[in-house]
Amino acid sequence: SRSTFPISVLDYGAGNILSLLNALTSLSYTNFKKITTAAEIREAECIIFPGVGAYSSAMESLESLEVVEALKEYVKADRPYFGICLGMQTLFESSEEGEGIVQGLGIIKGTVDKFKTTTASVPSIGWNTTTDRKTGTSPVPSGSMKYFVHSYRALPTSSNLSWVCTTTDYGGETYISSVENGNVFACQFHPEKSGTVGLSIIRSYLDRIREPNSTSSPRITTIKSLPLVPTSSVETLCKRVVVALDVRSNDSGDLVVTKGDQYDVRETKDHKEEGKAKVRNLGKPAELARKYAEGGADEISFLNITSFRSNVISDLPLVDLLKFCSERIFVPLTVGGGIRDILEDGNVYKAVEVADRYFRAGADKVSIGSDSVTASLKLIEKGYVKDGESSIEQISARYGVQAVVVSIDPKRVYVDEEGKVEAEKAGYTVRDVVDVEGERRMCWWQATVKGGRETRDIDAVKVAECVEQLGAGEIMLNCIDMDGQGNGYDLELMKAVTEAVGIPVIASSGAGGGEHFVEVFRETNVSAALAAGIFHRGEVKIDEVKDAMLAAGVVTRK
Ligand code: 1PR
Repeated sequence: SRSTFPISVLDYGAGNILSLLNALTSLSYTNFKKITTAAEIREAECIIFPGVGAYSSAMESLESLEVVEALKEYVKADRPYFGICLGMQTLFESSEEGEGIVQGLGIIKGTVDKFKTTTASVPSIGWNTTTDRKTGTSPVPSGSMKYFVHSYRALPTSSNLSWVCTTTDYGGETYISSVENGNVFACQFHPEKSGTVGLSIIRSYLDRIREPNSTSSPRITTIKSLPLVPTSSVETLCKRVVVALDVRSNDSGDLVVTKGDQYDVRETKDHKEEGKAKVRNLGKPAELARKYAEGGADEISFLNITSFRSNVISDLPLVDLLKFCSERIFVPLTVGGGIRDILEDGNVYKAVEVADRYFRAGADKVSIGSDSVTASLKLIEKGYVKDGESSIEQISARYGVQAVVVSIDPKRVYVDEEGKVEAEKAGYTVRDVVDVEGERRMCWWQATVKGGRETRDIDAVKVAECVEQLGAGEIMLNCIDMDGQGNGYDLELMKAVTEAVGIPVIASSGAGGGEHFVEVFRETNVSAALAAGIFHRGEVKIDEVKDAMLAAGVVTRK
């Protein structure tokens, strides 16, 4: 039965394997154990290798565990192997990810190199489709959307075509998104994060291995002769719809989802007196998160919005919340708030240690707000020389750039002609915008820290450029003026930042309905758009947003 079938999960220490274990549990494959030694590989009946992070550090870890040869022999002997992301990439001969060329296991011909695109964001993050390269039964359902996050890819060539199960198009390239040969299957996408489709891929592979004779359909036989270049110039990577849950304790100490107007989360309408207003309570975080995942959210972000306070370590309310959610929700989860070096009760905690706690609880990415502004100012002060100390550098070095999101919380600063000259002299990007009264004016976007409580002498565009250099993989771009207003995103801000960086940008703040998602995707190059208030108040459903996007020809997952 499923519950007794033994599964060995190769755990080389870096990646977040919790999501995979949660996925296996939800499929009733509960007889799994983590393995790390060559002896355990030789004895295994079925290995899953869920690699996350950098190729070079993964190979280094495999080498230091002295498992490289055992793993090669295991795969070459056609024993059951299911690789995910790096678990697929390491099957190839080498990668350019790292210093120089890093040798892989060399089972499949080809190298794993960085996307060559100049038009699309790298890393490629989000839901994309796959094209079948073989006929017969494959664990990968045709045409379905799966979740990808990677900067490196292997290309199909005549020498590896016998392995290629599916390909995917991105940035003008067609790359290998899954490989298959006998009992060996591996994929670039993350089935453990691809919702019900992803779970069905894991289940169908394991079911076949467990009961090889139970499927009546023939195994993959023929290789389709399809072109090895994109069949159309239209990108198939979906524009993501992200839901943010701003989480904090309310006045009675319960963890609630709240939502601000321009970051003010208290009900000032009812309680004018400062200090007496109640925190708005829009529901229980775990219930809402589940509802959104089932309702089609492509990603969910939890933000601890009171993290500027002390006691970050002794009071990590989101750790338990994440554990609970990651056992039940199989889409990417981001967590933010309080990720920085912390001095508490006489102990120093590095930002990466704080992040560790979240990754161990099931987070896929962490989001860094205030500390990324501080890090940007420091980078500029040091003449753009990195010292490896910032939270962004610490965390991306261990978990990879794709695991580090930077949340920018800027405020508009309106200027006249004279002010514009001053602002540009200071290096700020000034654009024409429409203000809340509908007047055309000029402004720049000043970075803030502590949830907008303090400003800093740097603008959002510069922060974006600096954090990209420091190793952020994605930017969540808020705008305090727009937050909670329902008037649409700050399009000029989105344009200014997407023009300045090559990493994906998530538009945030101001969505009032599906039309605003359509607008921001049509008029700017953002990769995702996030909303909070409209979903929490039940005004708009995720489905409705996606219908509006589809009707407007924006690629989305439905
Ligand atoms: O600075 O690293 O400790 O992180 C703190 C995090 O908490 C930052 O990501 C910051 O954006 C967030 N935060 C802090 N205070 C608030 C607040 O609202 N008082 N929330 C806050 C920011 C922004 C979005 C919001 C969108 C969409 N939330 O998550 O959900 O603006 O809202 P809308 O669709 O309703 O317009 P650190």
